[in-house]
Amino acid sequence: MATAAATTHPLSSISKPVGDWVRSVAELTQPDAIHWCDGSDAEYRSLMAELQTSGELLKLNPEHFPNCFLARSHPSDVARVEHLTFVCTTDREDAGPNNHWMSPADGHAKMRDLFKDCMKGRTLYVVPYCMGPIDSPYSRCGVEITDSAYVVINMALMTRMGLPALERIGREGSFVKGLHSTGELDPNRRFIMHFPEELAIESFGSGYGGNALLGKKCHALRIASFQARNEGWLAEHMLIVGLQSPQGETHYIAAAFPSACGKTNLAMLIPPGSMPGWKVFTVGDDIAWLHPGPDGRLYAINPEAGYFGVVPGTNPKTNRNAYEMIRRDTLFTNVALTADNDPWWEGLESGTPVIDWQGRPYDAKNGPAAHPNSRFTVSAKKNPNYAPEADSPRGVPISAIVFGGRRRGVAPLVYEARDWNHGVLVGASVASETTAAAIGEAGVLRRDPMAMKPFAGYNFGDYWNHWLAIGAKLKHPPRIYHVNWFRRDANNKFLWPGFGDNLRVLDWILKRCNGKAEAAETPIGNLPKAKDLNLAGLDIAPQALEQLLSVDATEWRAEAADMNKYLDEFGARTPAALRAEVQALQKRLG
Ligand code: SAT
Ligand code: MN
Repeated sequence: MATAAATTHPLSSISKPVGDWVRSVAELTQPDAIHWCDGSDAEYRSLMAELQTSGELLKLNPEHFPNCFLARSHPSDVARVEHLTFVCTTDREDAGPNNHWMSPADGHAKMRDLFKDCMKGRTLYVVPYCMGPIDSPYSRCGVEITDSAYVVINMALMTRMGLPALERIGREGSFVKGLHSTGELDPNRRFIMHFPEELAIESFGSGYGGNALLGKKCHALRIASFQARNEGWLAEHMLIVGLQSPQGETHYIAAAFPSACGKTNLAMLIPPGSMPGWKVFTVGDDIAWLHPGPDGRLYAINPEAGYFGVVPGTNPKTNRNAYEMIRRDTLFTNVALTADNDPWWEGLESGTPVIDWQGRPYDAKNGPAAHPNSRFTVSAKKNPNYAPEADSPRGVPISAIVFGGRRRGVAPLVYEARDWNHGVLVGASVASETTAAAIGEAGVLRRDPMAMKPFAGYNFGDYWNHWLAIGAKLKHPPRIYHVNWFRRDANNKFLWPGFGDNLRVLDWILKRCNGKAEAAETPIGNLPKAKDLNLAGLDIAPQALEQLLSVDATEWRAEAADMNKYLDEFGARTPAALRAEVQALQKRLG
């Protein structure tokens, strides 16, 4: 191990468990230097300068995009790799059929071989971070060790990174240990391993997104969901948004959708011009940690401090806030470039690409100019609608939980669960057409319970049980809904305009929560009639609305049967109460 270990802050805040762990990792990986991150602006600037010198970051046009940069990942390293992501629990059943499993001993042995000497010639960065407001009892800390400066700057934008986190770890003792190396970016030597019983993550061979920024999916969902079950809370793949009605009442909604289904757009929604007086505040765009509060309600914090959002499709019409937000202080990954050195992506609707995401002269024959999973990383504070409550240690009370998927048929625009337990079935039944956020074929329908399929760190059977238990504990549980913005007509055209107009659906949901809106009871749950929705100023054909709000019993009988089959996969771990909910649904469907 290198003797010249650079230290950038007083050693007194390094607790023994952190120091010991870093030393043991350095012995294994043999870095040339060790850099303890303090999270200061000076450190950020110097890392950015280093990455520009090495060519890993390109400065974008400073007049049009001040302080914005472009990173290009290896062409084989552009998304999460679910087939190489493992949950290593002592008992295989604890990981469940929803995870790839390896024994902890095998997992560690495999990773030890990969990590051995892997940081020779590189710098080992120690990245202490806090998921959630630094002074919140609901927050949890971690330390990521990485040999990628790109990962460090992403973590600086995405988490509360630096000295205050290290100090909290010193006080608390326990922290999530995340070890990451980009390795040789060889897809055959790439693994993302989770050891929930040890609160540890080991990731090798990828520098991209959820594979490498270990605070995000690895810690805040897979490890945290496991931790949350033991401690009596929920770690969920949900945005958190505050909605202020024209009457001045604010409610918070948590909503779960599979990756790349428009969560960031919903979290940053812009009310349509025909709904004056509404205000929308973003608390979080991807992950929510939900805790039963002292008043019997469910409270949410966003463990993250920044956004790692999908770029393609962002334009002033689809998401003006995001479009404005990413014009400064933003790190782009895998977008294209114009002749002016501006970033470019499909769906931008202005400018022309000349260089594609791989740095080649743009040629339509090579596919899209920007990678479909190209991303922006930006501090949440840059969002013009950033909710100050995002920094509140007690979180925000949740009035409604919304589940959704990308489905061309079956699921109506919106329906309301009859009660919490039925809502757990609604969440467990989420299915969606796959997107570019993970490697694999896009457009295939797959079950994605609570949008947690790739992210639950333990057996889904146990997870649903835990959801049922949380509901039983809540005196005032949020109501639960399912939405589908993606329903299509016979000509494959979207029936619902989506984007800002989704507020019309949320408006009905909030009115339901306040006992101010009507609904029609159907076998699958409660649906609005067209007259119950605020449609002022919306140009939509009555037949389209009718289709959007229709429930086809034949289709739903098939859906329920398929759900039963899916629950079979979890055997004895499937809660009886969930089976009972499917049976009750089948009975209502006749
Ligand atoms: O790559 S990430 O997991 O961070 C993004 C996503 O899939 O939502
Ligand atoms: Mn996500």
